Amino acid sequence: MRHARKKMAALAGIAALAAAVAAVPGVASADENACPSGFFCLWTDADYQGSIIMYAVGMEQALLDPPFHDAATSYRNNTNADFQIWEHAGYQGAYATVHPNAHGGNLSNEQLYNPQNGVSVNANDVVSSVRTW
Ligand SMILES: [Ca+2]
Repeated sequence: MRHARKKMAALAGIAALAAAVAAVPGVASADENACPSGFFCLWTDADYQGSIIMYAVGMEQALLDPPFHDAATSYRNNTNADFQIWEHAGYQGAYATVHPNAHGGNLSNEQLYNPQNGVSVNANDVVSSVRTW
């Protein structure tokens, strides 16, 4: 366990330097506990399943890579910071702020909001960029 945690921290450090993220494509996650303390996580499927991508506080990604681009369906913020999920690349379009300790098993039940045109969009399978706020 101790070794695994060290490895995770090392991976996170490398990812932060590269302005990328720790992604584990193709690995099925059993539940929201797959998102470790200190990370904001997105899953491609409902109920914290499918592929998972993890962001440490301070990490951002202006354009999500496949299989995460336009695919996020569940999320967990296991950090003490706010994260924003955005409809378009480069933090554009509609967005939602995910507060510390918030989680949701199905983004189909949630909305992103664009304050510039007052339009809300369904949050499922549209997230294209992520940043810490
Ligand atoms: Ca999805």
